[in-house]
Amino acid sequence: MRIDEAEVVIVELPLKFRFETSFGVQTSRIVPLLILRGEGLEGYSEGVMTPLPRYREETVAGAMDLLQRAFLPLLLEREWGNPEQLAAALAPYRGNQMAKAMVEMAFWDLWARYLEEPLWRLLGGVRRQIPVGVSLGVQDSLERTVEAVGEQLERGYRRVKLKIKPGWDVQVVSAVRQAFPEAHLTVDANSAYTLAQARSLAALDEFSLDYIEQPLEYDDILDHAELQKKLRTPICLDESITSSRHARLALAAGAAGVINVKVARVGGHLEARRVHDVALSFGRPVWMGGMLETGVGRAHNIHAATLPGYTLPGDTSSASRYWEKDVINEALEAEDGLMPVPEGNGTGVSLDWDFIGKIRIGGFSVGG
Ligand code: OSB
Ligand code: MG
Repeated sequence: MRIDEAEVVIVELPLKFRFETSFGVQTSRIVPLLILRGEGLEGYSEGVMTPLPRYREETVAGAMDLLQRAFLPLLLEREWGNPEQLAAALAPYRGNQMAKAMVEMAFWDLWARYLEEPLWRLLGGVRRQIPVGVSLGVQDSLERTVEAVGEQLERGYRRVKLKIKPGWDVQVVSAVRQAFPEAHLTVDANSAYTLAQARSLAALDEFSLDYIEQPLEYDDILDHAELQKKLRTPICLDESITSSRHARLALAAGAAGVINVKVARVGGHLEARRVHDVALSFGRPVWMGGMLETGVGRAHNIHAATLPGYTLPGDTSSASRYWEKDVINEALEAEDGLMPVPEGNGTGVSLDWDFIGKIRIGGFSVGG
């Protein structure tokens, strides 16, 4: 397959809620959309990197520079026989998984449309709908948190994840657990603790959480393994896992019992599948994380989560939770805590170009 043109459109989209985590507050997203054109078809992806490096190191500006100067010219310079060939050509560039994922994921979408297959089938998926929960940002008060959890459980979401940080942990988890004794609850610290604070984290053991997500440093493995020895609750790693190699390291070291897979964080669908395979080989479950994606990235994540190891509810909740209006024409709505996989070839979604034109703040093209 030959790609004739790559277009990047950067849009800004306001979130319907204020999303507060231990690393900051988000009220909108700056989203680079990648559109690949070839063989009379289009393939789409979105970048999940942020303007400032508060989650992992990657930034929008850095990724755009790499795409424009290296990754997109490389993509246009030759024909590709499959996604593996493209991934191999990107591999010599170190790190920058989210920037690589933009290219790899859009290629997969175009490739699947070219083969007239749904993406989930090419990836080896086994499910037509995926179990989902929600990730709730830090709320203004305990009362408001309990109320918000109740609303999400009422909607049928199968698990609620609460963002925690030192000073906002035991009290909030205790209040929510008391109100919902049977609910699947988890917490996500986004690296807000150190090993020295292990006692505060061990205090969460009594609330029967499914797991504690990324309590320690964003790139750490060893301290998480030390911490896991002091906790009964399994640790789930998010930020620390940027490749299948790190997944293997973490699981072999006993640093995690569960892995949050984000396709974009690990460089794309092929590496996400390898992380999934590594976890399965250790007998560990995975679940699909999220980066507040628009319908474009959300659809990719849903397809990827059809693999057999995604047995825990993901963060891939309904697009209408996040956006008044999405950048795609299709609705991605969960019902009774199950998100249906979009129908059609590739990811099965199409862009709303009129709307994208209205929220566009920048972009560039290569080729064409
Ligand atoms: O840590 O999982 C995280 C959002 C942005 C960055 C990091 C995280 C999150 C979420 C929200 O928890 C997941 C979602 O609803 O997309
Ligand atoms: Mg997380």
